Amino acid sequence: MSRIKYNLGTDGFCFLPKIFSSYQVECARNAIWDVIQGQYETGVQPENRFWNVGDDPESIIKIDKPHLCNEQIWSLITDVDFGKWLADTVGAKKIQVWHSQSVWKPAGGGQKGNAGWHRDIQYWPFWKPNGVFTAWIALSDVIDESGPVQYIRGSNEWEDIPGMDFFNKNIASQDRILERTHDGFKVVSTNIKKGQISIHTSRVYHSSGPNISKGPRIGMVVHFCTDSSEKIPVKGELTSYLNQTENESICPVIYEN
Ligand SMILES: O=C(O)CCC(=O)C(=O)O
Repeated sequence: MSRIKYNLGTDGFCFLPKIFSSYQVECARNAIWDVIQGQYETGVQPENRFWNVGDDPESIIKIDKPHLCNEQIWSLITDVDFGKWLADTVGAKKIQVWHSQSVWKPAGGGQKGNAGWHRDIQYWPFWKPNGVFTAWIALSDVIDESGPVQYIRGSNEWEDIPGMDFFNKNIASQDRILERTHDGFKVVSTNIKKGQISIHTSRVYHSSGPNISKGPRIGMVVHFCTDSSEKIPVKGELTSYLNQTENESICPVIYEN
């Protein structure tokens, strides 16, 4: 029996077995907490913070490129086995991390912990959709009550749906739009153990709801490109954003065959 659950191609996502040890998970989790608190071991700031010390402690806490701030986070996302698993799963000869985020969802925040329905590619005008993926590393056990990432099975084949947005916490209103356009859509929750990973394509719709469990739900999100990824030239302030893929101290290549 395959150790991979769901089919990346047809479902738009899949779940891998436990790849990271409990020790790796523990170190990364503590490191992410330091970054959240504004403590940057390497002296380098994250690319962006969507939460700052003093903000509502029950809100979802998203920080971009925390791997620049702390060696433990860097080690987690550049782990050799992780790179090999990603390459095998997506069928690539090369895996490069081009972006990362930590997403810490505190317990008890209700809707403030929500991430609205979206597909990743809607935020990435500089990539063609094929060949770019996201790995979500669980740094806490994720159960229904934790507000898991939830995927709409097969939505990677859908046309774009206006009104979907990660930052819109009103999932119920988004659900109504989805019901109008795709009645009977099937949702699968990422109930995985710490150290496990889910991988999703750039076009699959996903969201996550409130954390009504007792502890925080912690995920390290790794956006990666492959030897088959294709860039799209863009105008405006994002013109040179992807130039950073030429700098492996920002965008590490974690597998090459
Ligand atoms: O962690 C979450 O709740 C959302 C994550 C997400 O949107 C992603 O991994 O692309």
